[in-house]
Amino acid sequence: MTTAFPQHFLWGGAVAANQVEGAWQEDGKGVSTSDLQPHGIFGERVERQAGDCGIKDVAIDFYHRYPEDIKLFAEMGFTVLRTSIAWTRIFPQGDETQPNEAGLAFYDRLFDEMAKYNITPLVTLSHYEMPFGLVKNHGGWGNRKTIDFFENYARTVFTRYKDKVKHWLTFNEINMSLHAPFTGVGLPEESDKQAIYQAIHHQLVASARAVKACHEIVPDGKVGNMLLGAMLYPLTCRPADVMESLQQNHDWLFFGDVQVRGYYPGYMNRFFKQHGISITIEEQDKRDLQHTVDFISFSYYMTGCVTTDEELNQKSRGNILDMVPNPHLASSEWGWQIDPEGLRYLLNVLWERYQKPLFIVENGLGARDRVEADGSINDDYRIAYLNDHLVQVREAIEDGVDVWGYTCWGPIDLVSASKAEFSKRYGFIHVDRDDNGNGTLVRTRKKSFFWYQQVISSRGASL
Ligand code: BGP
Repeated sequence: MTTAFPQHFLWGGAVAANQVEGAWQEDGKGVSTSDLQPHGIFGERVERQAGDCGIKDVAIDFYHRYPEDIKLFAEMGFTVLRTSIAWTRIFPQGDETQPNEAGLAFYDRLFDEMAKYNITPLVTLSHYEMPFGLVKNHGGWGNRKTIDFFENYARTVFTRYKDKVKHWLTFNEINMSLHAPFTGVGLPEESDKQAIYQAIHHQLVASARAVKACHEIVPDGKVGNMLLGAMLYPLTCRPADVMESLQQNHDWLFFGDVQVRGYYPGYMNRFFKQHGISITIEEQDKRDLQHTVDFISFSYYMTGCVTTDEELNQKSRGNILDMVPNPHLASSEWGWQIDPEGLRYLLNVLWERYQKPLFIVENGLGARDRVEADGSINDDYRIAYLNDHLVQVREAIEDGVDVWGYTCWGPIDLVSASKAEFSKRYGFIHVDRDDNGNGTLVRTRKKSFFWYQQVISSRGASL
């Protein structure tokens, strides 16, 4: 099939503040939870001292080099760039009443730079980080007061950037709060389900309050949620496995159900009862939750399987979830199973479930790249992965699914979230930096750079 993507389809890439910016203590920035996890979102938490050299302290130095990087994105033809605001640049401790002007000014410069090239910003309010001050002094999302602090932050940035940013996301991969509690909700990793679901409830209310604030402050703005979209297939066609996959998919669809429909789905009552969980939901919370998102965004890297058969139930750690490997799929070097058709399937499932526009805001292949003697990087494996996935996006559009756009993950090499290393690369643009923090930080175009440039200029006809 050679049909092009729709004219209005947005093409680009996605990064996150803590994985690219560096400058972790510059211009008044406070310490974020991410700064305390130099070994990634599953890694141990450490106390940081000024002058420590964790890999994210400099990252790819986007804080200072963003003009060069945005120019390269523009050269590829990006019409959208997803990034996040580091909450700690705006409210260093999280509970201040007045924002940090130097932090606000940085994102003004960044959005102005994008505007020069007509690149639409898609901005995440919280991408795997929150001010550590809120954790230390208030108990993170375990405390309902954090909802107010977050709302104040959201209102501050909506007001400041309302003429520059029209597309917003609340929490990155909000369903990750279940699997990495410190990263997601600022709770100790060993917290029990009761504490985690109460904190998640606060986060869901905060997300809804941000939606309400965005609609008030940016009347022509759109605000979406962001899910880690990893479908779980039944490993066998035994009815028990089919039912198991329905129930385990509820673990993550629950977040979307609340954010899109505005209330807790019935299956959660049963789940809470079964696990002895009783969460406090105030009457005002129920009203707040009714402020539902305008669109749904998600990341897509893999699918997995589930089964109730104990012998077959040999799980291995995927992106974040423990999944039974699918015998019909190959895996990346990090064990993430590659399933382009699964993306078409997921797009159809979400469209049928919600009937709201969808935005694929992360997708990509983490791989080790080899720099040839002449400096070139021939990343045909990355091209193949992205090509196969985009073909399936086009299929889904043909199926009638409303897809707004596609921002592949890490268009420029960046620090991995799960491993906090550099050798797992996603970029079209290579950055000279290694796992020990050595390297010139010089940017180089990979083979995939020119491939993506052609995909965008042909609106997908070259796939
Ligand atoms: C998603 C996160 C991103 C990103 C990506 C790739 O879960 O939202 O922040 O890092 O996964 O993961 P990794 O960096 O671990 O390869």
